[in-house]
Amino acid sequence: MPESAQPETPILVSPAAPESPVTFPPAFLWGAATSAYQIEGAVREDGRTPSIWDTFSHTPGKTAGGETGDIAVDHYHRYREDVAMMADLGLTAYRFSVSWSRVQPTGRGPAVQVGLDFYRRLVDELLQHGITPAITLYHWDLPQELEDAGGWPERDTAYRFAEYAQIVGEALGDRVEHWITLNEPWCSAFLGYGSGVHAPGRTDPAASLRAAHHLNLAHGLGTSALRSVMPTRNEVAISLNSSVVRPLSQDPADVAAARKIDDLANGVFHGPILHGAYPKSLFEATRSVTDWSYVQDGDLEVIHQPLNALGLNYYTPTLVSAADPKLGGPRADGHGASEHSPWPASADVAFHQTPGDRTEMGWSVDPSGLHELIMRYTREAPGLPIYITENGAAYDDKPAADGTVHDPERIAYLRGHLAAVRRAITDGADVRGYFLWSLMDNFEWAYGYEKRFGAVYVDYTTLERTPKSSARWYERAARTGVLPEVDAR
Ligand code: IFM
Repeated sequence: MPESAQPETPILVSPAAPESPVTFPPAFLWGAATSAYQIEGAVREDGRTPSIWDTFSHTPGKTAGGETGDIAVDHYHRYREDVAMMADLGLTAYRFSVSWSRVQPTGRGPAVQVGLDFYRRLVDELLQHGITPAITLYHWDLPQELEDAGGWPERDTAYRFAEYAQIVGEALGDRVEHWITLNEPWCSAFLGYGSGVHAPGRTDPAASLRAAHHLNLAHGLGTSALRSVMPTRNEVAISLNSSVVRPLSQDPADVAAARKIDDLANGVFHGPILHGAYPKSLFEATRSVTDWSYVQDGDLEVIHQPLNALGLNYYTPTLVSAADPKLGGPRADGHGASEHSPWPASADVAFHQTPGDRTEMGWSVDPSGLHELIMRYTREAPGLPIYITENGAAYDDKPAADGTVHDPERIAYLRGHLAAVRRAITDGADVRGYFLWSLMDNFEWAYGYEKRFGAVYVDYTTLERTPKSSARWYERAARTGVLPEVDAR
């Protein structure tokens, strides 16, 4: 059993209102984010093989309306027009993910050059438009062959990831400076192997914790692999959907429930990655599920690599109490009020709807959580630059008769959260950029196409793209470095 430690979990108060005007530093990156399976389509082209999301989405009953990423928004064929659109919207950065099974179809062995060429062309197109690329290596789409060999609960998958990271690093490290190993490993481990609402759809609590450790190991091995082939100026980071976990009351039982969920949501990743140890309390909370014997000597040193930056993905806070069956059971949808419940270790915790306006996902709008999260990690990992690698909202956007799409709720959401980022910078946080989720409407995993997160509207019949008013609002922010008022279009 490895040495263990308990990362600090400070309780923060909500910050005061921002000063007006809200101005950002000149070098701040104004980005948007996407991921391969959610936008690319072309799933059978140029040697790509199925990932776990192809298999899962083609399994009846797994996604809303049986929808799949087969076509998605056809970015694979329309990337040039999409990059031109990003430039028109004034974006200075773009975060996208590489499809592992497009580059290394069996998840092992030599790369498929035509797959790598797609990403080379995309990167070159971005650079020609003055847009800084940021690559995520793994955004949930494990090659199916690796899942058939055991998936993330198997240790070997971490070594396969390192090999893949080296291939992509070698191919693109000369032109891409910003690298992210994994996106939201919490979702890969606990939604994929615990609750089963994400691919590969397994419901095995012990496997989800094994998967979490092997994702951590993959991050460490992948970081070393990238550094072995890339120029030293390049930055390596990880994007975590760290949770702001709040107790329903100051009752000690509720506070204990919040600390437990904090371990299961945050400590399981931040412990080894930032502090070199899993929290002791996490071992205690999961004792009935696993003995963690798969954590081998030396793993924590591999995982605890010095990072160049930390990516935070934030949508909404989480509110918990000690379980009270009368208050209803937990759900598990990946973010927010109900996400942390896919295994028995949290059966004694109840999840509650957080107050405030809600998005189409049912997630409450609470920018104070983003400020709280940034300040927590500023304290927990001093000196580590932070990027907000995802933040955004789904709304029921509909084109007006003249074809325009007006989305004032999203503008308010973005303004509130960007103002929270600015407050954190004022309070001493080193936040270097913000990536809105998402550039355009896309395949929202188990929800299919029914939730629209895009700043750009996509007509799923014609695949025509139409910037929503939020995209134009964001453009003004990006071009001036100052947040426009909510009613400015
Ligand atoms: O669409 C997802 C994304 O793939 C990962 N983070 C959350 C987003 C909204 O659910």
